[in-house]
Amino acid sequence: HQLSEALPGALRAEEFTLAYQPVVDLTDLRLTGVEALVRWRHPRLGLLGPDAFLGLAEETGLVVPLGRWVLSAACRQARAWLDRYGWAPQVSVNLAVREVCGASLVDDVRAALAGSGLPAGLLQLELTERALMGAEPTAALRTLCEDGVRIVIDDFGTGYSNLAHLRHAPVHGIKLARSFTGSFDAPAHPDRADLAIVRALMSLAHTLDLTVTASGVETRRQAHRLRELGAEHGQGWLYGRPAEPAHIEQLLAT
Ligand code: G
Ligand code: G
Ligand code: MN
Ligand code: NA
Repeated sequence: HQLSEALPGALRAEEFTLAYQPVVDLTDLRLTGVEALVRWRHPRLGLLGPDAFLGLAEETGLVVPLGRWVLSAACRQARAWLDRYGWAPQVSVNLAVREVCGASLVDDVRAALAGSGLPAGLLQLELTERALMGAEPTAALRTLCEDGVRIVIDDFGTGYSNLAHLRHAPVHGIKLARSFTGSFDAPAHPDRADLAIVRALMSLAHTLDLTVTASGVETRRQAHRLRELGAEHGQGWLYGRPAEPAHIEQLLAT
């Protein structure tokens, strides 16, 4: 596959870039975080989203060095914001299963923090339920957790949810998958099944002292209902699409 052959060169040529999507506190709409989302500035094909190349990067193993670049670029960006504005939102980085289960996770995260000078508490790692399944990732995650890094489960409820893992995993929060929150925009009431699932997940999360971020929030009706049900944070087009750092800087300056 041509794209997959071009990946290593693209990494060397620094053709990857990060977009940042705002995460807000649902009670006062304050910016509390940004999620870093990787893009590839392909010289011929233009700007490619993760769907176009992350699968290939996983298959070829390139996702590990790519992830290392994402971690360090996101930490450097957050550190630059901290220096320039006196504060910075927490920066979230998505980890592929291969990164979470790889032997270099702790070293890679520590190198990104040390290289940028970003306080560990300003970095959040997003991983999927699938990545939590093995025993070794839990040990690495525990170490990072002790370093002060925050860890959340992305797209919660859509994977092979092994709820027993939540008891022991070093996890601070969950992100509710967009697939559950879509029908929360319906004028009359949300889909009964979606509502039941979201209620159950919120109740589970809060009983275990996990914070809940609702993703895919596109309208105020959705935001209102999700906040009423107990979501602390929101992310979605209502608050901003993934955007260039300059766009986030407008929010930081105010
Ligand atoms: O917003 P966007 O279309 O870019 O994101 C699509 C998917 O790609 C999301 O599910 C997100 O978790 C994933 N993703 C985005 N950036 C990264 C990254 O740097 N590393 C990994 N592993 N996944 C990412
Ligand atoms: O799985 P993860 O949450 O990391 O995925 C991010 C993906 O969701 C990206 O493709 C991003 O562009 C998309 N996204 C972010 N906010 C919204 C939203 O409010 N609505 C929709 N439909 N997609 C969104
Ligand atoms: Mn994510
Ligand atoms: Na998201």
